[in-house]
Amino acid sequence: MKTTTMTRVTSLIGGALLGLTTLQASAASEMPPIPDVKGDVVKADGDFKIKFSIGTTQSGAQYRGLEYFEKIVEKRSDGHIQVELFPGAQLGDDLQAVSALQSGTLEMTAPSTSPLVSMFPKFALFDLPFLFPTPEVADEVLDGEIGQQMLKDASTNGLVAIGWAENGYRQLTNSQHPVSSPEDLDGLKIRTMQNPIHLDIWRTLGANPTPMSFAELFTALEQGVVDGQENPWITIQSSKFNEVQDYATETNHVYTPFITLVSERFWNKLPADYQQLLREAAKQMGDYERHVSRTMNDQIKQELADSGMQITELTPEQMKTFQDTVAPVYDDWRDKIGGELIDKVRAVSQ
Ligand code: KDG
Repeated sequence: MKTTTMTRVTSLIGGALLGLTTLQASAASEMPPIPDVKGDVVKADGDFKIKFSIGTTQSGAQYRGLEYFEKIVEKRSDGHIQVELFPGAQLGDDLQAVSALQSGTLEMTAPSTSPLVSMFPKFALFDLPFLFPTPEVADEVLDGEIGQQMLKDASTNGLVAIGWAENGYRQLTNSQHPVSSPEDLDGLKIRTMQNPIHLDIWRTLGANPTPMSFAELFTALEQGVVDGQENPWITIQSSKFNEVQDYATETNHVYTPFITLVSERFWNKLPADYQQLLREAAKQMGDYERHVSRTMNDQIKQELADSGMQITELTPEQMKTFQDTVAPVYDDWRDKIGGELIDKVRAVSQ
């Protein structure tokens, strides 16, 4: 992660004149192009329709990944599987989409793991602060034994988990003032995901956290119900949070993955060859989406600064203060998540 010798404030008032839609349009246009479809046509019986719902918007990396998934599945099934995409929580937020899969009224979704911790406690691993120092460590965990076992463990309760993608490294934003130390968080109302560790993190840092669905977040920020929130740069831009948040701090405090889920009722209707096709497409989608997310990360951070957001980059000393301040969160959660699992991830980054 890039660090600087002293706190550096980045903002160009001129950039504020750059319309937001132009901003999103330029970002979308510079995303790595959707790759060609690899793999032969799969011949199997039946015609199927997949409604695929996500909470992030059409201009984010996640939607770009879904467009690749749609292309692969429709081409390799020779049109016998049709995919329809529903971004922006049109069909409900993460938890509503998951329960729709369980009841069989929706075929696919890809939520963040954080809102699902009450259903799958091991997912809390991803909510531990500063546990994934680099995207490479995240890949090794997601694509390795730990991540693949988690997909197997999460294939229950009416769900089939078939792959990983990336929401990304989370950054703090707020509407009140620059934040470069935990003290600056005193009294700030920060929205968190519906997740007990995130509440613990921001409470431990001295803020006043409140859990809320992603689908309600923009309005809550706009109306001042909360002062701030935290999400990856690409989600901050694709959700227009910089329209209602003047300040950001590059904290990289948590790495959040997306998990690709299929309704078990739908899955059991599919011939085995089509099940395998969806697994392969989910893998290719996840790899491409992570590539898009990482390619766009720094560029979008700069675009947000150009649009007038005041971004604070922490010095190594300031970052260490945040890390030391939240360290007690590990004591609270080590046993619940499993010390062995946490040590395994730590070993990956050694
Ligand atoms: O469906 C969108 C959510 O999965 C994702 O954006 C969650 O990061 C998230 C948040 O802040 O709720």
